[in-house]
Amino acid sequence: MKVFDTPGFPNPLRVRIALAEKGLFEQVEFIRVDLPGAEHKQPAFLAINPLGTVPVLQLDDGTYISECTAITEYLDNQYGEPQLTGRTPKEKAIVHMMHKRAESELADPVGIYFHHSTPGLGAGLQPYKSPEWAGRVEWGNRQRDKAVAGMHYFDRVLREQPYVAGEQFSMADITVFAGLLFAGFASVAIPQECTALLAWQTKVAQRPSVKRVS
Ligand code: GTS
Repeated sequence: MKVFDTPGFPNPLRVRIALAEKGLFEQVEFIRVDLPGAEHKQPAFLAINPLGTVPVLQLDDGTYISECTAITEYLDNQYGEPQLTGRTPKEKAIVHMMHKRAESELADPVGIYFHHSTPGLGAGLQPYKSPEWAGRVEWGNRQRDKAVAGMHYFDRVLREQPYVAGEQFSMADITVFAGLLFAGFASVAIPQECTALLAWQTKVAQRPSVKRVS
């Protein structure tokens, strides 16, 4: 297997943690993509992922799989324990639900804020970020506020249970963790009153998988 990604970036981190959780990290060849240089927007990369995002998994038969959710589900289905996407139909549904919320209420809004309301990854990428649209900064700022509301939501969740989707660590935890990392990049602080979220972040940072890939 190969993974096209950029080390240290939030979405690549999601797949790297999943690989490490499943003991697969050492079996993967990582191909570095130059994000600030906009390599992912050039024809050669768009041929493997038309959406121009990393990470992308390439299977040994040549198949390309993008989207962290799809990649994590593939790894879970193909390689078994530990399961990151749930075991029973009910667990799978709850992990899926919470994972969707982790993306829509935290990780994605932070990404929009970072790329559209701040200099983001620099001048090389700005031509791909709707520079002609005057409203993009205000729109991005609203996404930042949405992400902070998402932090409060996950704080409430984590006051009731040890992990985002319940009793077990799952891909929903990975995505919230990566979303908070992204928030740190973008200087969006976790509110100090979100004590359960902050404690959970410290706990997840201690996992061997997270330490392995950080
Ligand atoms: N939904 C995608 C997934 O789950 O893989 C999101 C992937 C994504 O947005 N990746 C970012 C990217 O390639 C990398 S990261 O900086 O967010 O980690 N962005 C390219 C761009 O130009 O926005």
